Amino acid sequence: MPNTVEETLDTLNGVLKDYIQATRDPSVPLNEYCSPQAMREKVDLDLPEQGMGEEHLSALAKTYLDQTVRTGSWRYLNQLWSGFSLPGLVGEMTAAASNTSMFTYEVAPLATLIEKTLIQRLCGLVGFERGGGLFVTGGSNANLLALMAARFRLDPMSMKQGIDGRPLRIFVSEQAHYSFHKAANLMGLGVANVIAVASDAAGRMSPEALQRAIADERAQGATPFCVAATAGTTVIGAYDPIEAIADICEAEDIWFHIDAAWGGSVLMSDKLRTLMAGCERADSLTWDQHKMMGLPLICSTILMKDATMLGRMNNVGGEDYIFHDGDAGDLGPMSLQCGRRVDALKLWLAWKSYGRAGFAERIEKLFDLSQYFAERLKEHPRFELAAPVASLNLCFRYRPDTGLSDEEVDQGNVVARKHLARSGRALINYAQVRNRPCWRLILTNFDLTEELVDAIFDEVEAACVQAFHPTFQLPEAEAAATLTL
Ligand code: ABU
Repeated sequence: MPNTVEETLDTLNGVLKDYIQATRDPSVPLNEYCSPQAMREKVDLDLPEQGMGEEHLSALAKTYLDQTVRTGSWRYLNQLWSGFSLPGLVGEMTAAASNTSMFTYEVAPLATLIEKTLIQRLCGLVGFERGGGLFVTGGSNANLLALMAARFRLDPMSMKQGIDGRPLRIFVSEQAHYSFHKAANLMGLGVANVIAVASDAAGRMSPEALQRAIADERAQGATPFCVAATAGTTVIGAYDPIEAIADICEAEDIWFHIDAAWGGSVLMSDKLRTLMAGCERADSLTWDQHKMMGLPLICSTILMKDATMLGRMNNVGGEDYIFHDGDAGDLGPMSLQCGRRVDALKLWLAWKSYGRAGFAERIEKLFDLSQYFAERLKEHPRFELAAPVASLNLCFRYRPDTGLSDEEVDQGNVVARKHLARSGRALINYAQVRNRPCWRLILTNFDLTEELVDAIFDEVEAACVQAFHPTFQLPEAEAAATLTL
């Protein structure tokens, strides 16, 4: 059967349309869970010696979509990202159709200017008036670049000569994301040199504990070179006290980074940006737009107060074959990557569509809904909050009125969470708060309404009531994997 690009696009259009419609239909479940073994039986994963031709592309795409978790659905509450974005889809498709790389202006002319425009605007919102930055592969990569910048500031020769054996220390909250450990490993610093600073009951880094930790490390002959605060911790959603940490970094002459991968988007809202008061005092800041701004993965940025820093610390050559145009404004020399996707396009399209005000309105609505959900939990006699609600993270437990021990309560909640997950009715993560598991529910889908939030509450409650019933049992295969707390 003859096949053309046009025919494939026409068929694919129908496949995608059906998928997106179903994903946004409130009554459609997330997915039907399928074990890896069952999936291998269901889908032909073999890589053939002779290809089958391009006629099957739309059918194969449908096979793939049929087995996805519908992360665009209101039922997907598992991660710090959720939802369907039309500008995001258009941006992704257009970027793939044009297939360029962000390394030179010559091959990515408008894309380079779009990226620079967005970076300047994001820097402006942070308060980095002469700042610069880059779209990166995610928050982990952004945090790595921040640590590299901090080390470069301490010792610019480290870029050419490597590290000189001095024990360098990074200070993060005990609630910080593990990407700092990954970065320390990758940079040859060692994960043991990431110092976890105590946090308060609300999950915020304690400035007093930070001050003490820095003094202790200096007393032992180590060199503190970076403090990373978190704006929106991964589990609880807490915002570290930025002004107090900035004071310490200034007094101690230490690079100040803010990991705002999750919480940075509050800078779009005049009402919510106070959560990050003082962020302009940082040297660098990570901000993922694929989280609270609803763009598809990956849309992530590293922003630096000194616009020249990324170029200086990453520029290792390449003029011999690719960066021919000197100061033409190529972004490649600033990046850890050579080939780099045009992730800026989808954010540009979304910003054109909604404006800053439209983003602010959406994000503010999510904060209101989170407070609404928290109130429902507080009013309910069987639910308890495991942490205060500072942003869109809701950490809580169900405690039945039957005199169960803490361990039994913990186990019951993890079982209830899996029971709900396997039903396809809602996917909600669980996490450890102060060494005890709890539900970690994230309300970051722009389609959410009070009615849907009520429906989520009802789903969670029903799953808990069922799972705590004395006769309830998960299927055997699931139970074995569930009960590791
Ligand atoms: N990059 C952190 C993502 C974690 C989460 O979505 O839960």
